[in-house]
Amino acid sequence: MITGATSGIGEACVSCFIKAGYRVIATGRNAEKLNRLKNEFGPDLLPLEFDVRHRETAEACVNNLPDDWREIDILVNNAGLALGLEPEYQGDHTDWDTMIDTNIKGLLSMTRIIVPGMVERNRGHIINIGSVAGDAAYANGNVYCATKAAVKSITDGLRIDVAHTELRVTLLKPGLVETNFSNIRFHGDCERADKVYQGITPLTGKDIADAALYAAQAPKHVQIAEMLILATHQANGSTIVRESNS
Ligand code: NDP
Ligand code: 8X3
Repeated sequence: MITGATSGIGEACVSCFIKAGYRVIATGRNAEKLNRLKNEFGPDLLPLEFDVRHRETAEACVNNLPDDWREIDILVNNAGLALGLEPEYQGDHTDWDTMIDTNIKGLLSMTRIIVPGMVERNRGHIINIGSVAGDAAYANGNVYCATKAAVKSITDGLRIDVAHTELRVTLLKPGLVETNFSNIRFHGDCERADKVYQGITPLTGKDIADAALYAAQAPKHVQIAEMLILATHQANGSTIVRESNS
């Protein structure tokens, strides 16, 4: 099951895992995009439409899965977003609520819904998408960085709590990945979004999907606990060396 499967890293994970022979439950809230994925991938893909912030709807969707899709082996907790890039003292309350509700509470809801079945079967893998932003705050990143630091703690906590089982828990921490992320962050200001990726070759969604697949396909006794994946000219959340145009 991949959340936020309708764009970017999530969509790349869908393609990568299906090509590797998995059947994928693609979840998202964009029905049209989910239908397109269904048309592209056919019987190997089951679309499931819900917003990760709506816990009861998510639970009802999972409870109504067809019998042959009920045993989820891998949960990729990917749905998430950044909204805004401004000083904390000027931040927008609604943006903050949306990031916290999606990146932290949505991820927790999905974990709470899916992981008990994995524990019962003593089989499963949870792959959470954190970020380099969770390692340390960067200028104006404040609340987004905090949500990804929370994802790190929540992931570490889960790994401890299932250490007595065969379950594996992985945190992927990407740096700059060129997706729809910055368009969303800047509320549709494409020009500002494009600047984020100027002068550097950013990562692609596929780069992160490949890392997720690597973790999933590691031998059963190998738990890839954490991976920080950066573009070659990015050193951390604040240090990016760009080629100048002149
Ligand atoms: P995209 O904007 O391309 O994709 C985000 C996906 O999450 C979309 O499918 C979006 O659906 C979905 N989503 C957002 N909110 C919700 C919600 N409430 N319920 C269900 N689905 C939701 O960005 P990315 O692919 O880059 O982002 C994926 C993850 O990767 C996020 O958690 C992000 O924080 C993380 N990340 C991204 C990095 C980057 O540089 N791009 C780097 C590090 C981490 P919809 O289209 O309906 O909004
Ligand atoms: C997304 C990467 O550096 O824009 O998490 O925060 S960054």
